[in-house]
Amino acid sequence: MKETSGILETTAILDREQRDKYLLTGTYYLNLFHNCPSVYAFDNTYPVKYDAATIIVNIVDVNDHEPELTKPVCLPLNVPENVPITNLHTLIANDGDHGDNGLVSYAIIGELIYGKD
Ligand SMILES: [Ca+2]
Ligand SMILES: [Ca+2]
Repeated sequence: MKETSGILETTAILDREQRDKYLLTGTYYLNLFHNCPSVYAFDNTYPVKYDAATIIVNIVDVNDHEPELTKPVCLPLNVPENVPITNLHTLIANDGDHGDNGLVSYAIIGELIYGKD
């Protein structure tokens, strides 16, 4: 926190996937007398006059991760012929984001290629 302007800045890039909330803690000697407040505005008088507040920083998610398919991504599926309609395989993808940014959908894009060898 800038001492003369009150501007609150980060010293590192905030990553919601690493940590989604910060509670700013105040200086030790001031918090000895006050349980919760973490930031203070005070004048330069003696005795000092001040006000205090608690700041909780919630890190809001942005869509900065893409879905990742579990390995192997491309694999042959060996399926016996004449089996009834069945589940051939289940793709699983994970997305590190939160909420709608982390929802994953699946689709076949393109066309099936029929082969005979
Ligand atoms: Ca995402
Ligand atoms: Ca994110």
